[in-house]
Amino acid sequence: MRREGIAGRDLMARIETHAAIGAIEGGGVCRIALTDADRQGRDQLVRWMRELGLEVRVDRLGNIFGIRAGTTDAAPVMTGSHIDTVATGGRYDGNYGVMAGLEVIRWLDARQRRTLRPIVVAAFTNEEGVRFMPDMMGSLVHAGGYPLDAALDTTGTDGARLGDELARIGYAGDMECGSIVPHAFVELHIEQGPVLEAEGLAIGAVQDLQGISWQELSIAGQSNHAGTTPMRMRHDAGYCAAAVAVFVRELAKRYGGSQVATVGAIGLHPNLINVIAARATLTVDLRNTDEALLKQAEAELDAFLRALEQQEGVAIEARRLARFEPVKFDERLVRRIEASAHARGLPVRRMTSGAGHDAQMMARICPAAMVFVPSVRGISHNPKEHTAPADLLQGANVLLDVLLALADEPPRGP
Ligand code: HGY
Ligand code: MN
Ligand code: MN
Repeated sequence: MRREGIAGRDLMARIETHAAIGAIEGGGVCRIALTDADRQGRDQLVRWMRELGLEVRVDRLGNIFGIRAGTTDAAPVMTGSHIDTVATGGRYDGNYGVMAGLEVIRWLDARQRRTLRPIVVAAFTNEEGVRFMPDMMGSLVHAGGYPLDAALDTTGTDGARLGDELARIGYAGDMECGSIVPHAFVELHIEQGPVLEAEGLAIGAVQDLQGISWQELSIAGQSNHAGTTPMRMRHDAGYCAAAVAVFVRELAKRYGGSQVATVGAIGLHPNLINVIAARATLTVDLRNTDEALLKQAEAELDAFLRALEQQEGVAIEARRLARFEPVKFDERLVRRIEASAHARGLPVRRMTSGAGHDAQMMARICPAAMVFVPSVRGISHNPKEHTAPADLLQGANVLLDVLLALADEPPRGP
């Protein structure tokens, strides 16, 4: 049975309209969590939710929920993602899943179709974690994995306190975090990697998600004259930062498999051409599908840092910013995603998510899974992020099928 699907024109119009908020050169979006651009993106989302007749609830961490009543008050089926972005973000990362959720609601309303269970479209606060860490913060607190007060007291990379920013943009809601425990959570998202495109596939049925380790390293050396200081007398924080970047890159190549490593942010002080850097601050992002290997990579990095301290006469401090173990998604949901793709004649494969997502946190409290659609040349976290409208629509229709099936599942008996 191939159900008549969502209107592609409506989906694209919604995505494009929302992408204009915080638009940056090259077709991308910059809506860093709890900035004014994020507020504007939230306001637009709430307006659309209200136009669709959804009950809008905002929790104490600013997570937004649009609720469509069911014919019963059984546990709802939830979909959604995030609408905050990285500074050089694309227009689909996160936003696509939220906008597709709204189009599912529109599809139901256009047919006066009621479902047994309520359906909730969620937009979680601060999924990207680039200003306030850890990432996936809103869904992590919702799932009870991080205390609300700790989240509210988080200091951002710009020195702002998260709770103050939340109040400033008017999204410090009154609903207790975690109030909604879904029957199931399904997140639609762009793959942000090269696999689906390379294999000519339309849908990814995401069965698991790799472990994530984020840390910030502070390296204290000694500033000195770049011209007069003999190499043997240097305590060069700049060199040490570069050595760490090379080390983690080599480690990832040595490990192979799913191991990845990134030094994404580096700051030197005083950052002047003729001064040996006194201090360096850098971030290290390590990921692996295998928890034991991820732990081993962390231990190897730690040993390298200790040796660098001895060798270069510097002091290195590590601060953990985020640490999430690999997550397995719900087999039954993954099969439903595959079944919908097959029924729609869409080539599909099971896969692992390299990126972190809100679904990994929701998997702590309910059955969860993800639907991926291809990313052109696998590019993401980049204004050039792109997915063809036809692919976006196909993903939204698979989401529609899966949500409808779940929303009519009767409450399980006692
Ligand atoms: O870091 C991640 O994987 C996600 O984009 N927050
Ligand atoms: Mn995302
Ligand atoms: Mn992202």
